[in-house]
Amino acid sequence: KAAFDWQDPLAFRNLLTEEELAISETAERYCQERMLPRVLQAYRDEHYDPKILQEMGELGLLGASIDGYGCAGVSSVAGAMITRAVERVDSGYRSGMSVQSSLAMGGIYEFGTEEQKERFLPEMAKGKLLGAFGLTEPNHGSDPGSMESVARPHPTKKGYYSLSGAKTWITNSPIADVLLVWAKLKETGKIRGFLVERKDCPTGTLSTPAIKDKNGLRASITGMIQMDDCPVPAANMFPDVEGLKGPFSCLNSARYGISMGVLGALEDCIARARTYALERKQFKGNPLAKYQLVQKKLADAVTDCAFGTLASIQVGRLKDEGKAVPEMISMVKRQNCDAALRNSRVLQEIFGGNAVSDEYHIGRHVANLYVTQTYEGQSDIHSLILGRAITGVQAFC
Ligand code: TGC
Ligand code: FAD
Repeated sequence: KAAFDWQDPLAFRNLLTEEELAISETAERYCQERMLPRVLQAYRDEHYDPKILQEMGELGLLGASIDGYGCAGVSSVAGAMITRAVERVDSGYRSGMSVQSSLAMGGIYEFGTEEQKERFLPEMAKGKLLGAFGLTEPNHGSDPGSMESVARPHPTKKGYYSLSGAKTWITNSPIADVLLVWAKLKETGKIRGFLVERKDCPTGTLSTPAIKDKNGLRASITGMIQMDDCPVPAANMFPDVEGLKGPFSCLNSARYGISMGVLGALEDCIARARTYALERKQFKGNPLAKYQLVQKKLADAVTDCAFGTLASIQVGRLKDEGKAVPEMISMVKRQNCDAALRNSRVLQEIFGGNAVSDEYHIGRHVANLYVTQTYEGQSDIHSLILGRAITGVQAFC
């Protein structure tokens, strides 16, 4: 007999294959048993342990949607279920993984030469070689097309480019071995992708200082990429892709992953708020859960989470059939990030003063979800991408 399941009210699990369910369970078990116990201290100390990526690599959870090169080759929906499980613990842990899997490995897989793929992907899949993705600059965030980073033919080293410029707010940059940097080729003015290997950069040409004292995403590591005539072999440039199509193609996968990931964070907020509302008593010994205003907060959050999940699954299926367009991804990224942030802020109220203690976890999710609404295209930017597609009129500038 069918029954209402508040944890899966529209039965999204019925839409998953056996393999997707198994991957989801493996990721869920790892995240709850190994990640959750360390997140509170990591967040307090603003510390990211790179061993997490190695542990995920051992379970085949990195670059999981990539076919070959030591990667699992699973469906987009399975990949999204991994992000959901990780983000149920913390958006920062999901960030570290998304950058490794979708942005760095995904970029190399989509645009790299065969030699680049063989050289980087297997070690990155194991989490032994760490990646970062440098698009945003201090003066150019929403508008990366105006970037100032530049690549010139190296004046003394034949077969090398010389990269100069600065990237900021770059997840994983302080710990990355290989940094996928987008810069304009001096000769053409066109944006190109370069794989900058830290070990090969002479002293003083590359630095990646951490950005400290963040208000959110404290369990991930974020930094700058500062390049001062940094020599990069021409063989480390992506050969064929030029223009914003390169970085934005990588962003399609990462934005899709976020659309499902943030619902993991929202699920955690719902479960914690429900438990708290059932246990906490106010006014004549009644649990908070008895009050209609509290029930509405839970009903809104559970509904948005269920609707968002179905929409993300549909976009994932279309993506694997080659029928997804970037606007669909903008739609689910924007909608689910906004819904997760809005609902988590409302659910936080159920905890009253206790929400201020980090041991209740909800404040950490709220702070993190602000960031997810901002990076990979702030929600208003996605509104403009959708508005352009709806009206045919561009409203960015
Ligand atoms: P626009 O004229 O729209 O496009 C320029 C060229 O790019 C192509 N393109 C895409 N290609 C593939 N996928 C997409 N999603 C694409 N979007 C655009 C487009 O077809 C065109 O190609 P071509 O061949 O005609 O030249 O460019 P615009 O300069 O007007 O762009 C405007 C806008 C606002 C859409 C864009 O700049 C934008 O999306 N801004 C947001 C910036 C952003 O998302 N940054 C993300 C940085 S990375 C990050 O945040 C990682 S956080 C990781 C973590 O920790 O999880
Ligand atoms: P701005 O572009 O200055 O925008 C500020 C506000 O103005 C936003 O609300 C925006 O929506 C609005 N706005 C801008 N233009 C318009 C317009 N035309 N019309 C209406 N409103 C507009 N980047 C990377 O490249 N790699 C990473 O790994 C990475 N990781 C990150 C990790 C963290 C923790 C954070 C906080 C950011 C990260 N980013 C990364 C950067 C992120 O992508 C940018 O912060 C984001 O794209 C917004 O750019 P901005 O911060 O410069 O804001």
